[in-house]
Amino acid sequence: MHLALINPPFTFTKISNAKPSQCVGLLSIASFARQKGNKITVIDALGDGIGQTEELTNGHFKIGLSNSQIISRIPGDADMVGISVPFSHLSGIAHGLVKDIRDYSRSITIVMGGVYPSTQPSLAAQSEADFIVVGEGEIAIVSLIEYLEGNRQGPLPQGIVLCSQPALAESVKPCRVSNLDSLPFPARDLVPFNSYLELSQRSIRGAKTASIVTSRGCPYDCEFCSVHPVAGYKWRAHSAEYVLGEIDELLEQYNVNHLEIEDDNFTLERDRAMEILGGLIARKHRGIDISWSAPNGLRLDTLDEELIELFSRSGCKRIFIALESGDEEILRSMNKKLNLNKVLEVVRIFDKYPAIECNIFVIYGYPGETKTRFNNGVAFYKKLHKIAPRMSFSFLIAQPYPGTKLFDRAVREKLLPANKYSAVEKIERFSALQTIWMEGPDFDRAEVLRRGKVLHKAVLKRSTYYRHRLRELLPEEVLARLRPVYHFAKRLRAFAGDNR
Ligand code: B12
Ligand code: SF4
Repeated sequence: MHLALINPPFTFTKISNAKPSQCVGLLSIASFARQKGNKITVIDALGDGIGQTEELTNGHFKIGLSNSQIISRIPGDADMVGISVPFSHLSGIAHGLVKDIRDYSRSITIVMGGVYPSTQPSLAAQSEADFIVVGEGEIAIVSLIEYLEGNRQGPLPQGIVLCSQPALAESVKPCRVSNLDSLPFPARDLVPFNSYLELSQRSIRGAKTASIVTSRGCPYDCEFCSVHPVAGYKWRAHSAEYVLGEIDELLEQYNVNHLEIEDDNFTLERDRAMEILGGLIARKHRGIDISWSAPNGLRLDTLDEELIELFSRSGCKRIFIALESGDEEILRSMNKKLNLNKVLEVVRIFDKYPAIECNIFVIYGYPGETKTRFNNGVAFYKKLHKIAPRMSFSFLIAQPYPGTKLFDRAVREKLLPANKYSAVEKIERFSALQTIWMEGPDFDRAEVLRRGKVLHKAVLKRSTYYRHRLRELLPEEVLARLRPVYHFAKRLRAFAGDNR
């Protein structure tokens, strides 16, 4: 079959934030389906249309190719179109795209996969697609192709929802890849990958960055977490050998010098993580310039001094560690299963390794966060700040993503209406600037905003606090002019520091 895979246009709160995504999941499907003998075309509507902007009614911006441009790139001999929907808030864009492709061709098979259809399959099945894929797409789509070609008998393959039977959508068992090493490396050759390298969304300035996924899934069950509809509770990993092979490909073919590890739980299996890091150190000894970061958050209780020392030697530049709350009760209600004494221990260790920029994720505005619990948290963050003053904090307002236990709880406790995500038009974008507000007995919106200020004032360096405030207050045009001046001043300071 000829399969056209589409990375859709994305939305951004500011035009200046618009950057391509490396769509590792979509490229992994492309690679596996190609290995099985199918012809593949990837249409990266975001990457190829990065300069194309449409202001939406909510003040956000849709960035990417228009639907007619996407359709014009679907090859005439394509049998199937696969649309990736990596975030729930892109559901409206995806349903619209499916409709336009359906109007263009009644005969082409349209399949939708990704986080949104895996989390809300019955809603996704109301689109004009033919099939929805729930869970991971590699085996599911190849099995579907075989089924449609008549090479496979019996019921629909695992993970596939027939959109004409939406009632069955919620009961479909997700498809997952049990042996990750059986997958070929993502087909980065099918997109202009070189042009994405210096445009990482998490920006280590000047680095040539590639995203890699070395394991999938997580056995923990944090109440707010939304990784399970796609990747599940069973943690599966590529072997260290496979990961280092993929890294070598990135070094040799794309001159990458920075890796963003996007795993849900990279360090769950300590020995494997150490083997990967050991491989990076060996490459550094051979003179290869390589560093890495973990922007997606690491579980604190998987870390210890030996591992952190290895982080430092293997070129770790930036790490996010997932504390979530400094209050024991809130942590318990999140089902985070984290001990605060362990947190103190790990933070003390990180303070010894200044080359690693360490950030702590903290969630606030969480259901059940009484004033006392909030204040307990603040006291704990101050303590951490005292132990490790260089460490920074990312304070995030609790977000009840669709399909999470937190969402179910918010509905049960009447903090949100049950129909909050029942139609695509209702699904708003989750971001620091566009919050889904849960208001209840412990706080309303104004109180959450006040708590945010308290947190920032309590532990951020004063300069960082005022930078954040300025970013909120100044219009984008002014910020765009100030940004180069700011970075020039920063470089000048670093240069002066180097020559002191
Ligand atoms: C890397 C990443 C990003 C990257 C880009 C990811 C991308 N896909 O392009 C960046 C940094 C840009 C990003 C940004 C954001 N992200 Co993000 N991100 C991730 C992360 C950590 C890993 C994604 C990944 O590579 N997974 C590994 C691959 C193998 O899985 P996959 O991409 O899901 O693909 C598989 C399946 O989904 C399926 N599939 C995918 N496409 C298709 C297509 C077809 C046809 C088929 C059949 C199957 C299929 O098969 C694939 C292979 O198995 C996930 C966490 C997670 N575990 O998913 C969060 C996640 C997807 N992000 C999330 C969110 C909320 C955001 C932000 C809103 C964060 C913010 N506050 O700003 C922004 C939105 C950006 C925007 N402009 O709209 C949420 C989404 C929740 C939801 N229900 O919408 C997640 C789940 C994390 C979370 N917080 O829970 N993100
Ligand atoms: S938040 Fe992290 S530790 Fe918790 S379930 Fe999700 S991936 Fe696992």
